[in-house]
Amino acid sequence: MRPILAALFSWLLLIPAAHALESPAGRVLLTVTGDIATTNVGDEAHFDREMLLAMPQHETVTSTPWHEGVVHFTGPLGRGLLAAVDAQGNTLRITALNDYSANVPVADLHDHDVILAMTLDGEPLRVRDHGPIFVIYPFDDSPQLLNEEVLTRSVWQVHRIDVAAD
Ligand SMILES: Nc1nc2c(c(=O)[nH]1)N[C@H]1C(S)=C(S)[C@@H](COP(=O)(O)O)O[C@H]1N2
Ligand SMILES: [Mo]
Repeated sequence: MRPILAALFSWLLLIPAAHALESPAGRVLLTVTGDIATTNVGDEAHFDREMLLAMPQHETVTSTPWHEGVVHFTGPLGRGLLAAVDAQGNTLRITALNDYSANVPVADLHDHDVILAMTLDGEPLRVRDHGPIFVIYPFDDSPQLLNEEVLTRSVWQVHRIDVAAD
């Protein structure tokens, strides 16, 4: 095939893949709503543990106000999750199991490697250790993040993210 045709053909193949989101087989840990173009249940995107672990995992090694010493987290990057659902908005309203919620600017996820942490020191985060999902900023890489505003955005026991225009 001529290179231009080959390029066009692979581009056509990639389009549906970029918009596909499988259905969760296990318990839904995270529901993403709002301004998203990729969904799997009505106008929402539901994720079970396996789906979140199938996304590229990022490792964050840092101290935090909630742990002793330096700890090791893994989970998908926040901006990776937004790409997976084709999010368009500028603000995330992140809600926890206890109904705590915080607004997180999407810009934070582009400016910093913020992760949806699912493991702590190699073990799955349990609800009693702030799991199943904990928004973790890289505090040690960027010590200026250790301020009250960013701490309020460090939502633990996350179960819902609503993407809004602002
Ligand atoms: N799920 C959940 N996440 C939360 C909170 C909460 O109450 N529930 N409190 C927030 C606030 S206001 C701050 S300052 C930080 C630190 O809370 P702490 O001082 O109670 O540990 O966690 C944030 N994340
Ligand atoms: Mo706070």
